[in-house]
Amino acid sequence: MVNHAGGISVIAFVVAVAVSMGYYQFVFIPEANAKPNLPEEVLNPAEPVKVNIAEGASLPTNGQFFVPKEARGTIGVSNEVTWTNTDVTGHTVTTDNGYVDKINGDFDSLKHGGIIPPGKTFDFTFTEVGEYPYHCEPHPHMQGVVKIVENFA
Ligand SMILES: [Cu+2]
Repeated sequence: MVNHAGGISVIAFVVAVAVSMGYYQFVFIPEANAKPNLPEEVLNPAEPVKVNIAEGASLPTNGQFFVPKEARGTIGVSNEVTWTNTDVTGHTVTTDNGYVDKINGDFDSLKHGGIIPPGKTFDFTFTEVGEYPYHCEPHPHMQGVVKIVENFA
């Protein structure tokens, strides 16, 4: 009588390796790289916060740059900010710390169309609670922060 135990265990081992490699490649990696599944009110909040880029903001003596300097939004309600450039020169809204939102990418107008021309707007939706300091790249004296807070409603 021939003993098949060795051959069967080799086949079982090969099958187990193939299954776990397939799981890793086709189930684990796609799930790990997937964007978070967020509620619609976080992706498209109803009441965006408005920030004006003040006239004369390119001058350090102007006193007003991003108005308000500290913009507050609530996640799921107003976690989107719209900057309107009311100045006669172009400006940027650029993260101080390289923040990248999981859905909307780099918090930097330069990565979404470039410098904001006079009269134009820039929108960014923050999909998680946090503090997001930023500045204007050509005019580093222009500084602001967005604070997105929890919704306790
Ligand atoms: Cu500027």
